[in-house]
Amino acid sequence: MATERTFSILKPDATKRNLTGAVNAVIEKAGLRIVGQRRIQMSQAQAEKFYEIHKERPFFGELVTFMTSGPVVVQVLEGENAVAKYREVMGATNPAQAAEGTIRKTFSESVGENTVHGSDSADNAKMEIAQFFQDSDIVG
Ligand code: YYY
Ligand code: MG
Repeated sequence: MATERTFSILKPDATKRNLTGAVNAVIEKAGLRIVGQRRIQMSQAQAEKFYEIHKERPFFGELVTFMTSGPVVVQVLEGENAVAKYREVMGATNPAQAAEGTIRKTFSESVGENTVHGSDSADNAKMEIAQFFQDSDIVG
């Protein structure tokens, strides 16, 4: 498996609780390199576009409200098998079902406020990275 990139967001519950460094430590310990990183305030339009695939779901409104409720840290992570590896490090969407040692098991308080986003496929990773990063802001 060649080196691959995935897209990550440290969500507002992470920045609010000052957990940026703690979550990044888990990411780096897993062997993923943070090759792009920026702290931003997501606009409503950005959040709606990013989560467009979920727009018919009952939680869509709350999700957009949450993702725009405070700063987020958008990241590009690089490593062997990065997409699948980061999903594993994140843990299940619902922290109550997440495995021990995962980011969501360790830090998340609810399914709605589950600390991190990670791309679910290499194709989506490419699209998500392009939504938030210019090539020149990623240094591998
Ligand atoms: O990829 P992942 O973040 O693990 O889950 P998704 O099924 O893509 O859902 C995106 C996002 O939506 C999830 O991280 C929290 C929120 N959400 C929710 O609030 N309630 C649900 N029942 C499912 C998802
Ligand atoms: Mg998802």
